[in-house]
Amino acid sequence: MTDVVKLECHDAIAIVTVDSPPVNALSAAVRRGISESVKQAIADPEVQAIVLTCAGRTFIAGADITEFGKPPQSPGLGDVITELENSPKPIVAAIHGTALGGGLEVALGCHFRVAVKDAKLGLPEVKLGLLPGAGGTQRLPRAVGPELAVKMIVGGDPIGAAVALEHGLIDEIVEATAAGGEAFARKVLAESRPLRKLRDDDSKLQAAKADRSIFTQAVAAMTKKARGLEAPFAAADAVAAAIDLPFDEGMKKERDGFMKLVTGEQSKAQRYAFFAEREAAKVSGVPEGTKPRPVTRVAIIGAGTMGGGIAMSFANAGIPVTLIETGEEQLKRGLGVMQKNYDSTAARGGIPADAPAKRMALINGVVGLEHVKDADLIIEAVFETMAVKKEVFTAIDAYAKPGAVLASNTSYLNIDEIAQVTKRPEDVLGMHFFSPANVMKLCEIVRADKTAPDALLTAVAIARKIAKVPAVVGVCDGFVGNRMLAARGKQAEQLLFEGALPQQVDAVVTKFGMPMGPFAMGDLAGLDIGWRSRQDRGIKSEIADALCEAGRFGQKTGKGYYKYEAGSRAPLPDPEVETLINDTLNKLGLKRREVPDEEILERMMYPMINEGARILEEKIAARPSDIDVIWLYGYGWPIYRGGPMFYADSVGLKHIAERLSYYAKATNDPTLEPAPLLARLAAEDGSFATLTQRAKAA
Ligand code: T1G
Repeated sequence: MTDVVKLECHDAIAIVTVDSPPVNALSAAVRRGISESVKQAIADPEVQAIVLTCAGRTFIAGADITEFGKPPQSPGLGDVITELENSPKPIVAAIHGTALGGGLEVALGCHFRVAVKDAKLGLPEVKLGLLPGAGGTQRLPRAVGPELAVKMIVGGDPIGAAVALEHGLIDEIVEATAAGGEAFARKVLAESRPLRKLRDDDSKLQAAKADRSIFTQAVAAMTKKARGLEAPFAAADAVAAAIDLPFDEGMKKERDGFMKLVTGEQSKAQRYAFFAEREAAKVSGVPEGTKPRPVTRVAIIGAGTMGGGIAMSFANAGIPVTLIETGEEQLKRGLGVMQKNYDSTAARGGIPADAPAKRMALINGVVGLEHVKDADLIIEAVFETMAVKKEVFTAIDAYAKPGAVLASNTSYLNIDEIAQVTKRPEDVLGMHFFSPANVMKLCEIVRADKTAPDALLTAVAIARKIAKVPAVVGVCDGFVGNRMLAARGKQAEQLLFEGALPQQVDAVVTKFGMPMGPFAMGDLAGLDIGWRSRQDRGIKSEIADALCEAGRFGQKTGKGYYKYEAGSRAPLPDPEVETLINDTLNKLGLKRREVPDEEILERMMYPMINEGARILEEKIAARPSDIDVIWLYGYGWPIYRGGPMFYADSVGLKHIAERLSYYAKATNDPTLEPAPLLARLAAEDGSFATLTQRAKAA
């Protein structure tokens, strides 16, 4: 036994309990403890059956991800699982919480599996850029059939206990794990059930051996959105090996696939992203012991696109929301849009058929700001001008109860200035959601000068509760994400004055892995917004201005940088735009040149990274990994590239600094000179990762 695995025997049943908080991950000590305890139970003549269960909040949630990339320690997980499977005495896995990855693979090595009704079982390795590396790709298809197995392994999402029972992944749903496991073990003994070793049971593979189309259709469906990723395809190949090859050969195929992925760049980035997301939720500069305020009632002001999306996020998490509008008409329209969204999601099977009604019932639409009075958290999502924000905050300051947190959804306005109109600046902060707010996971939590630590933790905690990914940022124009996006947008515009076309720039950015390029994004958001803002500030941008003067506002007018066919959002290159660009450059006496794709990529990415360095210098973000979390979850940065700061380290800061200096001179733009932090790290051959480590250690 070790201190993380306990063995107790009574009345002929051995109970092996893993107790290694927080999630019973399969560290070397846990693997050793399971192996030793099972060996001891097998050798004990008193023991007739064994139950493997876990203490704490969950069954084993996987291999210990922190061990990857380090020298392997014995016993290997595969060996431990083989010991379980070869046990001459029946072994029952008793599951609660989330049996994930290596945890489910351990359970698959047992002869029987029982679970409590709210347990979840899955193989999410693909989300870490891996595939199940301890027999999951070979045993799961034998347990549930290749079609469900490929959905679980390539999709990475868990299934519930009821579905698991229906498909034969578990044998019974029990009230409690240890007792339920023990009772099931006694049943196995009483009925003299044969030991069921999945490696010897090909019965559920026969249908796919006879007709491959079921499997190939499932693979096609699950890899449709896997553009640029390696793991989903490798995982599908490993599952195919379960159909085509004998077990041991299939295991070798799995092992080879796993080793290739675990040593590759993509998995390194995806494992980094996993921990970065969790690190971002740990707020630095908050006194030890600070607790979030309790939030049971939430009020949202504004039922427009953002307010409606935010309300849906709370309803999706089962939290009741008071949704406030200025008039019945606006309220009715907003509620109608949400109903339509839910109905269309349910129609395509994204949520259960009864979910729309249940979730809409949680959204109480009312008129009048006085309805904020019982709320613990108030989020305004009204028109994006400082005047309107100040008017709303003045009003809610009067109505809201003491201790309520007052949050603005503004995407760039100064929260300090908004807080000043209230008598409670310590309760004011920003919760910047990203459109569509019911889909995008990022929430930038804007910490204003006077925001109280417990108010800040309240926003972070509630963001996680509604399945958002929070990242704390400071007050500046655009906070973190939009500020870096603006740096990229400036270069994108500049490239058009030098000879590149919108479709060339966008193609480079989408080939890199972003979902959309800067010009297609502009057409989506509407070019008129920037145009009006420039006019207010007396700023010219001749090409963008010419487009707007020609009525080309983007998708909303059927043409912008691209043209759009009726009913389609697909951006089509438009020769008229090339003509407009040529005419504008001629007027300015500028000559176009061939701009290489490599230069475009550098000028899209490096200025953003430079802005990220400035953001760190100004302490607008606490860690480089927080900046990466913002881009991964707010802008669709490809997960297999880790985020802009992780990507910068992979390119090398020295190279980036040199290229920025070059472009600063080549385009006569001093803002492209490397930020002091970037220059310093480049000079000492350092990386942003070292900054994240230092922040963590501090
Ligand atoms: N290894 C190490 N640490 C882990 C971990 C893991 N597998 N899972 C979670 N943690 C840490 C996490 O960093 C955090 O630490 C704390 O536990 C609580 O996590 C061979 C190769 C289980 C659903 O991918 O999905 O098995 O911040 O904040 O929201 O084939 O954690 O407190 O210091 O996320 O309640 C496969 C990953 C691994 C599951 C719980 N398994 N974990 O969610 O808590 S690869 C996974 C999760 C593998 C085999 C392969 C979630 C959770 P800290 P949390 P949560």
